[in-house]
Amino acid sequence: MITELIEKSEVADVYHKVQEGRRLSREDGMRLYRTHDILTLGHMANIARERKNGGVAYYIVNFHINYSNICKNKCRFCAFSRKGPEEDGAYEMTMDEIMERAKRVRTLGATEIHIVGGAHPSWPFSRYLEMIGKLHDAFPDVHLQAFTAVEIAHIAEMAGLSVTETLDQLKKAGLGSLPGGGAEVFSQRVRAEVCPEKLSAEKWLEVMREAHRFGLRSNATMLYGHIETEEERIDHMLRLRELQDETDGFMSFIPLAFHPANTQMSDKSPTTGFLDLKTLAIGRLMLDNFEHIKAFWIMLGIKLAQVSLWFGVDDIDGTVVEERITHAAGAETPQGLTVEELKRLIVEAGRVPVERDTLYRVIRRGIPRADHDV
Ligand code: V47
Ligand code: SF4
Repeated sequence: MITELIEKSEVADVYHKVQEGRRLSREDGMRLYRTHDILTLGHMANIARERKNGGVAYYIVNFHINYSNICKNKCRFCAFSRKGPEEDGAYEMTMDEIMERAKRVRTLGATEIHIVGGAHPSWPFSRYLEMIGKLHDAFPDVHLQAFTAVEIAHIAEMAGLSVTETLDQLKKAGLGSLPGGGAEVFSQRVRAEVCPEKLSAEKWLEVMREAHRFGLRSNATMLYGHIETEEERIDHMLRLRELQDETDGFMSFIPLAFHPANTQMSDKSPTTGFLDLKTLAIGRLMLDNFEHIKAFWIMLGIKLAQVSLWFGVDDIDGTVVEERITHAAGAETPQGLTVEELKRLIVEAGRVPVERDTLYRVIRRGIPRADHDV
């Protein structure tokens, strides 16, 4: 019965390609965006998802530290940033405040601290090194996923160092991996319009290439649902796929749904459930060399993140605890979820909840492992 319906679908030929494990083309991606047959699309994405990750859905016990919102860029889609310390709502955490927040490691049992801020116009390189070094010394077993490619390029520029040297020093201080932010949409047309001061697509990809070459793995994002076209979304995915063919350094792809409130683009409508599910599913299908597709529940909403577990997604991120970037732009999701809540969402969707660390190694709480107890 299902097969009959799929055979009648306008994307039946793409379905056959997916079944045969063949790589999808730009044109296939475009047709997937154009179809309204979201059930066939979801079914295809689910085939690809289960082939890679079976029935497992990953979550992580983590928390975010957004160390400062002062940023030299003024991306039109960003409600988080402030130009300077004098601007209303600007903040920058002292080292003591950062260390105080990091104590959550103990109460939560977190395995990851996710650290992101703006491109701060005056912080010296030593401040970032100190931040990573102190956190690593205090919590040596906790993975520090810190600084988007935008921050890395900016820190390098401030330090007068190459990206390679900057990454080298940060890695030696304890940096574990890079988050996937700052990619936005690679199209030059879109960047000129929404984030003209931000580093170019080429530079973002170059920082990631260097990080991967250096043994630092990373994620990759795409900010969608603003002024970009379907073609520009597919092009973004293809450029990520191309770099991944070269480095194999990306762990997950995370489509980020644009939140317009309090931004310079507040005239735009928030994304729809249809676009969100399509983008996750198409991401799963186009990025055949990415192991994981992540639904960041903070941006997607809890309910849709749960449903997305049947639309290509195998990871719903983590406990998070406190998030400022999306909440500044009107996100209505809570600041954090408990492990029990995350597990319930996954189990109710018929998936098997598995706690992972940042590098997707399985965490078994309370069960001694050969190397160490978690
Ligand atoms: O780079 C900014 C985006 C990113 C808005 O790697 C917005 O695991 C929506 O990258 N609406 C930062 N998005 C967050 C990020 C991230 C989040 C969770 C997990 C990971 C990971 C990475 O947030 C920015 C930008 O692309 N952003 N403003 C907004 N109004
Ligand atoms: Fe700055 Fe990042 Fe906001 Fe752009 S998205 S203004 S780089 S904090």
